[in-house]
Amino acid sequence: STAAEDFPFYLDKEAFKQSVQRHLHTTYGTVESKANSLAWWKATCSAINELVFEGLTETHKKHSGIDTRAVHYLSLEFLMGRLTRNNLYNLGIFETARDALTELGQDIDTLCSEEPDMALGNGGLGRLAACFIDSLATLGYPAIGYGIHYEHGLFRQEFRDGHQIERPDSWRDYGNPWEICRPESIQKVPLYGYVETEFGPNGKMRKVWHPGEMIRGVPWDIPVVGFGGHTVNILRLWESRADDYFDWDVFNAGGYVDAQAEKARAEAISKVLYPNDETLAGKELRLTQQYFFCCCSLQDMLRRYKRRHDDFSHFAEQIVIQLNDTHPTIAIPELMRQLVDLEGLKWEEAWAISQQVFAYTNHTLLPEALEKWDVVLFEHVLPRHLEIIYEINHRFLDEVVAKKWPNDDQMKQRLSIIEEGNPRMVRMAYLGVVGCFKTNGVAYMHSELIKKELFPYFYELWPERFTNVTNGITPRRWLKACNPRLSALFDEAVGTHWPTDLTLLRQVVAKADDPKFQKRFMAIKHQNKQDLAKVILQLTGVEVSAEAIFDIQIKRLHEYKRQHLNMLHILTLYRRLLQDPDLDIQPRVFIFGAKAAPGYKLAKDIIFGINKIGERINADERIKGKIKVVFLPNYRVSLAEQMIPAGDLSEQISTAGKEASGTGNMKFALNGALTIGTMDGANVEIREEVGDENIFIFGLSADEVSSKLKAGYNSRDYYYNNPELKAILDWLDSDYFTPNQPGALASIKRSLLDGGDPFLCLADYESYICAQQAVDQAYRDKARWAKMAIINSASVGKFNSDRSIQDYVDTIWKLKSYPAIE
Ligand code: 26Y
Repeated sequence: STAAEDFPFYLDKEAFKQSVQRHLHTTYGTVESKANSLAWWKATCSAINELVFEGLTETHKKHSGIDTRAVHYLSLEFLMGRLTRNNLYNLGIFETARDALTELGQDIDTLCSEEPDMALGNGGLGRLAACFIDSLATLGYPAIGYGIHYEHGLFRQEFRDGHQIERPDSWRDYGNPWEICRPESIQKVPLYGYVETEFGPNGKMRKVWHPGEMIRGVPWDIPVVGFGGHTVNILRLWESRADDYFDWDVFNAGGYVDAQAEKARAEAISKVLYPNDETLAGKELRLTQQYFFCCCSLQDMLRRYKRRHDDFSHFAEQIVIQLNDTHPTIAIPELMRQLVDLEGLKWEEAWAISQQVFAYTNHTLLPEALEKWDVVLFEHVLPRHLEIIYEINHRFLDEVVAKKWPNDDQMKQRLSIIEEGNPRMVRMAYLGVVGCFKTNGVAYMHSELIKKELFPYFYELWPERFTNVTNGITPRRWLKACNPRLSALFDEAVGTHWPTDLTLLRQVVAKADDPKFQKRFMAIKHQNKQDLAKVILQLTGVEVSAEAIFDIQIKRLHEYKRQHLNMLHILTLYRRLLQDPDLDIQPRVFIFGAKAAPGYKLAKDIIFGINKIGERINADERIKGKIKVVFLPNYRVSLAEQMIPAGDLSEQISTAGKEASGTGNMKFALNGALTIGTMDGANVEIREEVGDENIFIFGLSADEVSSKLKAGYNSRDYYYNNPELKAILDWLDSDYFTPNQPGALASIKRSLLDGGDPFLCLADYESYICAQQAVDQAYRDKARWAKMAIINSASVGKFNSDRSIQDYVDTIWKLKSYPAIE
């Protein structure tokens, strides 16, 4: 581990012990003989917080003292997971704390697992935000994350007879030791109502919004401890409350009960995270959530800025705002409203500022994920913002589009922020591109597709606005903390500085052929697999062998991610084994983790299908346990931390051109799993780093996918031309996997045939099966596999999220680093 002297907060074991005991007594009012693990965990957090809060204060002093430029990361999702272990490692006191707790008769792993995951996000986009704020603090950049303090994070998933059931997630039921309420920074948020044109005393026209409702936003701060403890930034999450002013109005009118209803309506805004990813529902409450937190966050920024400045001439020097997808794009018209309507700036001045402040990250090319809002709904919730958007659009079309393409109405229609049609819609992605000085994609290939396919005309207009920042993951959580065995091996091999300079691991490539190193590396993988096998047994009752290939697909369930293609491979192997029980294949355990959006019928059917196929296969003695299939319930960050270190094979099999980047692919490679994947998203860059001979690439390229679709793809051709494929698909019509429920899996087959197979599973099937055979072959040669695994682990330093952040700083944010504590 990193040397104690590298960390500013050296704390000895005795001091930590005493601190935990003191908090157990004086903060939680209990005693050693009565305290359960939950109480011990909380007391431990309080002991940790003594250091965290000191770092927080120091960082605050430093950054406000020198009035620095800061990035404000706006995101509807921050998928933080658990913080205890992370904070201990980042402060450099993990071992100290572990030993202190041992002496107190407590096991640190048990205590850490008392912490509920902070599941305030759906998947990749939310986890990326969490990795980014870790890196920002690690690199000492002035930064703040802004989001929503959801009372309920992403639902808890249970299986009943193989079906997904959603249960509420209550992460703060018993109090959360990390959050600090800041009532001194409460903001007010207007909603609904109407806009009037008024004339001021000077005869100047101005717009006045008379809101129909006022909501309060209460900030909760979560300290974000950078690795090394030199900087502690904050994540500020807004909770909605009823405004007392309005309560009193209704109350005085005799409406005590009505006042309670108002209160419930107001509090509904931050009640629950929408569980959809990649498909928007167009719900009013979602738009309200977006506006609510953007409005609070901007007021917070303006208030802080105005403490030190009496005009807005330095605003764009001090503040840069990154929009995590289009979800917070409403911040653009909201800043215009605050500057023009409330601060009295001229439109042109305000727009010039606004254009220098915002930048937008796009995370998807899927049309169903691109946010659009019905103009009528928009006007109802945010009447003034609709006017502002019309004005932005009007000026853009007249001054920019008409200049570049004179007398071209078609071009105006194409680029308009308002989509004509019935109903008319506000295109939030267009608002993002028009209102931001940079738009970036999240992997090289994705950024190219943004320019060529998604925004070709905007690219023609403003080529300099488009850029790429390839995603990354924090090596602190995704290697050091989750895989202590491999971390220790790397400490020994390259020293202890790799958690901040992950490219140091390249030196390990030189050891990839060394049989002794291979043995140690694979022994660690084996131990991690045994650990996961225990978890699998506990969660599913299925016994699996650590000798088998651990073939893992973990990510949200979506057709484009093609969990059902993986399923077709499983069915193929199973059928071959039934035909020839002596078939020589390497034993495999297929491991899944995935949540489906509650309204996504086919995604839920695929979960059910994999569960049922697994039940049948796992119970079939004829195949002698050569393959097993397990679907771990309630996939989440803390489960990923147990699964990823144990992976042999990482399934990254999206239809080429659909996965913007992927970040699970990076986590697996870093932990020594080999990737089987398409030429999609960051897979392309992983292949570049690890070399073509150390990755299993298959399937159509993005170009081939689009030409195939244009030429008229017919999945039936593949069905009729491949008898094996036909046989396994026809299996789904029977009751073989669902006794007494014939056809219970038929919807999956239907989507691939009648449904037209929009994600080309059948077109890629043969190539996928071939690649899987190559995996099987490679695994037989232990030395070869070990070498490949080591090379993967050692070669993916590029995907450190510190590098991503440095790219953002260099190309977009232009920040200076100010570590607060030397
Ligand atoms: C509009 C709403 C329904 C919505 C909500 C969440 C739409 C999309 C999302 C989430 C998208 C998401 O997680 N995208 C993923 O972002 C990762 C980080 O950039 C990428 O690695 C991954 O490829 C992409 O699917």
